[in-house]
Amino acid sequence: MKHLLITGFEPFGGENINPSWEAVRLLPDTIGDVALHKLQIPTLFGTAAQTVIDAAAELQPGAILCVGQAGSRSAVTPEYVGINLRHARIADNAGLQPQDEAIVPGGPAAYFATVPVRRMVAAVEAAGVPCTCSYSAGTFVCNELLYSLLHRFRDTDTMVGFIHVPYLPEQGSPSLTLEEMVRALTAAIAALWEE
Ligand code: PCA
Repeated sequence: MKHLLITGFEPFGGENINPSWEAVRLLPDTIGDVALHKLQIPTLFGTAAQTVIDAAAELQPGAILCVGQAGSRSAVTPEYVGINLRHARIADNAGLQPQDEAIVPGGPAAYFATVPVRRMVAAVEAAGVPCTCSYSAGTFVCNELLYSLLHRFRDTDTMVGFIHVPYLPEQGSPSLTLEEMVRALTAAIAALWEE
């Protein structure tokens, strides 16, 4: 059995749901030979990443896949890269709004995701859900989480990845349905480890 730590975020920015957690919590407990360990995390600079790092220390997963909301997007977007920058257009859920700060002072400018992003994109498309590779996870909490995990798990066997999902229809447009998001995540997870 392979172990996957998969996370979704609490609502932020005045929304009352976050599609990332709504989709993650509906996933089955196993997909093929992958056991899923689901965790809802707060939309907070610092705390989000620390929560996942603590959970991973306990679980020792083979992969960590974090999911977040990206409101203006129309497709599921696996992220290719995390950058060493926090710059918030809106405050996080504790009112923090860092401007032009390094996440890890002196750290590399960027890390590439260590999950097989291309294979995941192909798998989601094959499952019939719009999906494109993204080359920017932004500069808010999601990018900070991705960069922090890639930094923490560099040179280890733990794969790290991030997937942004659009709004749900009730939040506005563009959107995908919850069923489409669950189908997309299921396909992406099945593609994490080569058969
Ligand atoms: N999306 C935000 C943070 C939490 C979430 O779901 C982001 O893209 O940074």
